[in-house]
Amino acid sequence: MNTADLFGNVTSPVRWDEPLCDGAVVLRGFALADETALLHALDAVVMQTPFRHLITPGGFRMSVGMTNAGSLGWVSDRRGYRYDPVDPLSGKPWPGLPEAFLQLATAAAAHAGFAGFVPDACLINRYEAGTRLSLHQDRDEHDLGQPIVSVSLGMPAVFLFGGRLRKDAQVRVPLAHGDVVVWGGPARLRYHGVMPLKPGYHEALGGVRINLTFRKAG
Ligand code: MD3
Ligand code: FE
Repeated sequence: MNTADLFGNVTSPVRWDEPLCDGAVVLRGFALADETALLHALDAVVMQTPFRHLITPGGFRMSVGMTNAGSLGWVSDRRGYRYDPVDPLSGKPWPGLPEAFLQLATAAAAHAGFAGFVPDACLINRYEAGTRLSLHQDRDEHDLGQPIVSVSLGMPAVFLFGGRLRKDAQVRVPLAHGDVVVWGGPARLRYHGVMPLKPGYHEALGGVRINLTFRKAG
């Protein structure tokens, strides 16, 4: 969405690119132009498939609330982690990928050099004060040549970006409302996580951070 400045000039939100490493780039503010459409689409998805706390195969309740849109969704239970076409809460397919989600993910991937990215899964993570995501790799997608696009909305968070091995040192990357990150190529299998969310308030979503991760899972 465009805004008018003090003098009535119409301006676009500020955007810039911040390369993180080979294969990963932070597109600062890339989602701000579509903020309203994204938040409405998010509401529509969550009405059909509410956030829930997955139980890890080890029996622990995750502090992140999760749901999905697209033809495949990320689920976990005592049987393990997997992509599944059916929402276990409703017994029905996940809601389709909203047009605004799809357009943003495709545009961000193309901007980062991954033309033709067509995600079939959008994992939606919800963080509240104290919520964290421990260090992990994303390696359950069929074609690891496809990137992952992540969109941060609401409260800022500190993202931990490690290396190919769990023991490798991590860099801290602050991610704010409207930032989009594209992770592909040599960055695709790097360990990563999210530090516990600090309490606070953001005008878009209150005390909550939402992260959308777009994947070609199948
Ligand atoms: C780096 N989500 O859902 S997005 C996840 O903020 C996940 O909710 C975090 O990690 C979040 O799996 C981080 C950034 C992200 C996603 C996938 C990656 C970074 C990645 C895959 C490879 C390397
Ligand atoms: Fe991840």
